[in-house]
Amino acid sequence: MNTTLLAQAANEARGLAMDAVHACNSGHLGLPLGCADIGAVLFGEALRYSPDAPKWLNRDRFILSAGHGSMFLYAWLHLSGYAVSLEEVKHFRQLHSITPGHPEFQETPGVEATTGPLGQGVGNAVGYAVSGKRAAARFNTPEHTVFDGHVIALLGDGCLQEGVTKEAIAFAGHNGLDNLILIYDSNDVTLDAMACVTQSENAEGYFTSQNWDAVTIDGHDLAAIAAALATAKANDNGRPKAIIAKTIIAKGIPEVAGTAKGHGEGGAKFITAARAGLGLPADESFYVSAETRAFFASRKAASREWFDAWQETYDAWADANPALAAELTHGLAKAVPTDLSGMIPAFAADYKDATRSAGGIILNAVAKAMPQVLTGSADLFGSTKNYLKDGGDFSKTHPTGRNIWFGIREHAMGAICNGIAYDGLFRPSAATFLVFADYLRGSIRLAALAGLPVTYIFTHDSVGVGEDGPTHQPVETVSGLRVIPNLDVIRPGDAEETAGAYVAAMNRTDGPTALILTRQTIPLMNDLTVSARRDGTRRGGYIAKKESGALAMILLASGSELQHAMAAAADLGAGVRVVSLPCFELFDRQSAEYRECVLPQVCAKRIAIEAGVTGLWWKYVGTQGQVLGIDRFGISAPGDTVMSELGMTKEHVVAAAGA
Ligand SMILES: Cc1ncc(C[n+]2csc(CCOP(=O)(O)OP(=O)(O)O)c2C)c(N)n1
Repeated sequence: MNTTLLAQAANEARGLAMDAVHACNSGHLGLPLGCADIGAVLFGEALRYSPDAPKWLNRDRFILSAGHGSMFLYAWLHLSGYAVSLEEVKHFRQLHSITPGHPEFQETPGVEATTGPLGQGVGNAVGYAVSGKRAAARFNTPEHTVFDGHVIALLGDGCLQEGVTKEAIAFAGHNGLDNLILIYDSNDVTLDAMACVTQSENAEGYFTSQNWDAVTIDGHDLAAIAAALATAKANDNGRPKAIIAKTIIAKGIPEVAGTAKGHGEGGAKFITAARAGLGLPADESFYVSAETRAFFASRKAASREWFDAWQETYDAWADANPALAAELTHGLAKAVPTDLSGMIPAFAADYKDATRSAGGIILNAVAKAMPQVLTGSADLFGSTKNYLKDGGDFSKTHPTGRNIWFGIREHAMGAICNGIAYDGLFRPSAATFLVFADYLRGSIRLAALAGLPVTYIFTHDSVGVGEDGPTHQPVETVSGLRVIPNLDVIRPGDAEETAGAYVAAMNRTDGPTALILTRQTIPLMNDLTVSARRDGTRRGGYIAKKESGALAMILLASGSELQHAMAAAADLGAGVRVVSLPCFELFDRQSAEYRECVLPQVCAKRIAIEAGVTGLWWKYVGTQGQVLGIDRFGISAPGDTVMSELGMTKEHVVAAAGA
């Protein structure tokens, strides 16, 4: 390793960060400067990557969990020869640049995850490591190694303080993810203050207690960084690795280095002297020396050779193992069988159970048709019913397992599923009670923002939960999810609608889907054909009961309240239509003609019923309509009693129709 050159490259990366932050007068200098030496060793020596093939399957994945230090990543991606030009670096944080304020997946080649909300990136890295372990176990053969990359994340005190990180670290240690390396930028500074104001953790002791290997090094000593990374990579001992790197935040700007003032853009006003101190020319901003350019050009040429050698292995493997290769290719393409619905058997007419139970039967059928489907639960498989009977359990000794036991770690479950989805080989799904969806909301929001096809299986969807009482009875949660852009929220009204909901979720490749399922038994809507219910659900809304006379009134419902709308319509007579509206987002994406056909403008008399807060329904019922919902917390009592006490009955609909 050429330490002289890498030290120079580190200072030039510091210069790029200083100039970029100075140019836009915003952003964070502390991490890009404090971790420049770590960056030099990672991108100049330790990481296996190929800038020409940023999605190379066997690359090491690098995740900047401390996303506020985004200029760290952009500087090193630029220097390494990714398609991140110096112009883009100069346009840091500007409109339409590929160098946004925080790293965004799909915006910038080499950015593996959207990070910024502290801690999420650690969970994503754990998800990548799960994916890597499973891929190696599933696809490698004694003759060919297609997958043996590492996942390396850089985090700060902020990430480490977050609960999601602690959950993810516990999961990784328990599951023996020895392909995972965390580099902890331990600079004793957070945003407001010195870190000692808010933390007194013994980091090495903490990691060790979680079944990790941990080592503390000087984060400015290039040889020590390289040695720690090499040891971590070489040691397949069933324990993830933590490298605690002691660094000086904002190193290079003496006025703020080592202090909380170094965290943000505060040091930018001192950069003229700082650039001189780092040996950067006074008359050229965004300076990169010819030596640094030449070094990374030769590394890029070498990376092409690594890639080509791997491609040969891959081709030989694919020739020898066509079935495995097809499975991998389908997974990567997010392929879905064209007739997935046909692969889910219809429910018998007398099937009577909760949609969570129907969902379990459906998911098992989907998983048979789609080997890339994985599922997991936050210690509630028994209740969420999403266990794959033939799937096996993912574990240290059985990484091909398709059921992931997340433990009671909902937030990490969300972040880990995002990591699996970022990697793109498998289709993750995650289950818990709906009322706990808020525990993973930060990760759901990022899945929606990053366009990740994660499926959430949220059961126990209303006050129908019953005896567990208001702590366990969601009322605002479905609407709370519906307001997240790019998240489809589907609340099916019977077992066949649930099948349609799963088919819709699997066919969605550019964003997440939340399936909202009942704890309690609800009837099948047998008056409708199986395909009417499944296809109607895939369109988000459809006519569940057509009026037999002139249209006089429309009843709208989702989920367990569909039965009440149907029963009320039977009582109310010929002019009443029932519209099942399991998914607002899917329905809103239908053509104007289809929506008008289902909900004709001409009929203003409309009543919606749903066991939750009413606010979002008004756009469908209009100002002359009514919404029967629950704008309060629930009650501790048997589910049927609570439902009827809070007006979720046919009688209430009939009475409202007469009003
Ligand atoms: C969940 C979340 N909370 C708060 C913030 C705002 N924030 C950004 S950086 C930061 C301090 C992070 O400290 P540290 O990780 O030590 O970063 P360093 O000061 O070393 O750059 C905070 C509070 C955030 N991005 N995400």
